Amino acid sequence: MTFELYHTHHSTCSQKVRIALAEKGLPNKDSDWVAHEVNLGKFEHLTPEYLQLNPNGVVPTLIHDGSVLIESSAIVEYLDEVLPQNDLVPKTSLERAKLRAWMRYIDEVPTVAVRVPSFANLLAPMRFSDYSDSEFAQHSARLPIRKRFYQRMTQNGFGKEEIEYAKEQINQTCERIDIAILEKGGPWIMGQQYTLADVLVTPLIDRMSDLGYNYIWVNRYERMGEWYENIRLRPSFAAAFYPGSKISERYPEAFMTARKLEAERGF
Ligand SMILES: N[C@@H](CCC(=O)N[C@@H](CS)C(=O)NCC(=O)O)C(=O)O
Repeated sequence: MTFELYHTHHSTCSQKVRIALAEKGLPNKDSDWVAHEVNLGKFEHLTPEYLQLNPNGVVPTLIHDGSVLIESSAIVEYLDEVLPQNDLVPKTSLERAKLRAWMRYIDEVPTVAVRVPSFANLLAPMRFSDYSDSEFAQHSARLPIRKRFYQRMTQNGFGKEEIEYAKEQINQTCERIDIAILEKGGPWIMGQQYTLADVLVTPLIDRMSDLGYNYIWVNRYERMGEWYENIRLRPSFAAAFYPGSKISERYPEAFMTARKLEAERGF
């Protein structure tokens, strides 16, 4: 079986798939799977060639033996089915339905929320601060599924209100993980079995931590904090988050600028 992944080192949705590949026995980029790096800063996800593969113009895209798959949640479910090692989906229908409810929630709430602080002081100023209003509007119009997201911000990112709402949503996610661990006895979201819920939410929590927002859960959601510690001990974490795959490492200058912008803007 050959797997090719079109991905971006620091993209949370790419990290979701890299974790799943590692959990399913394919940890090594370049040797276990073929890596095609898509440079989002150079808008390689919007080229006609890439849009042929992924009409949504986003990463990741997986190619398995010539078949193209998109959408990280669908991809990780597929990987779980086609690769035998380490089941990431529960055996009973009831538990599978509960897992899918987590997966929908993760797609709808924290995945969307995390984009706001990521773009607020960092990705937007890094990519667009020298764009005029009309250049920015033209860029937004090119995006197959993210026009509205870009229209909600400016070349310099989001305002305080949007950040506060995103933080509320991440807080809710952390609280729900904390409660799930209490109810199921942990150590993972669904109890004893490490599942796709853990896979899919990990990069979102890690991005928040990387951006300096871990105060949302530290000293508040202890069980969730322990869960994150345990997650980071799994070999799949080191495989998916290889050196240079976090925003702070990938773009150290933009990261420092973001800290300054935050201090000036007060968020
Ligand atoms: N629902 C999609 C979302 C993918 C997505 O939003 N990917 C981001 C990176 S995490 C992207 O490609 N963004 C394009 C951009 O930054 O313009 C999935 O889960 O695969």
